[in-house]
Amino acid sequence: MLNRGSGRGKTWALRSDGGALAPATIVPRMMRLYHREHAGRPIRVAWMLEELGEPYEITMMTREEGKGEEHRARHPLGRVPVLEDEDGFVFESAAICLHLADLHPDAALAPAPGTHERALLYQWTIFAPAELEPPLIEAAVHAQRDPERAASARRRFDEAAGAVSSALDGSDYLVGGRFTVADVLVGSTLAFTERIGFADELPANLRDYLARLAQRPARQRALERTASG
Ligand SMILES: N[C@@H](CCC(=O)N[C@@H](CS)C(=O)NCC(=O)O)C(=O)O
Repeated sequence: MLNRGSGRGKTWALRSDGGALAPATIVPRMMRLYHREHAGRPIRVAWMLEELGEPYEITMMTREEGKGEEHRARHPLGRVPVLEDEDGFVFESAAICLHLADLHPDAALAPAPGTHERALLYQWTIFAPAELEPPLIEAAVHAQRDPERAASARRRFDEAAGAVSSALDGSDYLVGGRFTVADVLVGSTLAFTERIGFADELPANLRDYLARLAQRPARQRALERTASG
């Protein structure tokens, strides 16, 4: 028999065998990452989980499963990533990564709340999906069928990437001179340029930044675990 409770730090399962109550074992519930074949964003969450050493499982869905009713109960638009933790489901990759950093303050992947560095962490973590990603995707999607629209999106992406390049001037990482959640979000977004063939045209310090991030063992493990062929 398995009795469950819930709440961060409270999830537990008490096992008993054959009616006789065995010594109670606390079994923390493992986090679960919902991923979909060929999806590019779930790597961000896996990367954070690997950086933090947090054990997790992955549910890999097909495109159809991602749009099915079961997954829409986790994400109303049927998208990934979704993280399931002890308290329920969370979607939006930036929100999930910030939440994970908060659960592991000792890992120091986010500066203390209320500090200017924390504000900069929010700034760059949100800049990635708000300013970098939309023109990058627009430029890629319209490259063949609407080159004019693609070129205009590309100019907007270049300007946003230029802002990251300036912020990195003389620093290896975006916030406080050390690796944080902001690098996971900005780095994984800039890494889309490798998939769509823009990477060679990035400013030199962004190419170095991507190479530096690519060397992180946690990122390499995350790539292996989220690979969908
Ligand atoms: N802003 C969301 C975007 C999520 C998203 O669009 N994910 C893609 C996969 S990388 C997806 O699920 N697409 C399926 C769809 O749009 O129907 C996030 O960062 O989590």
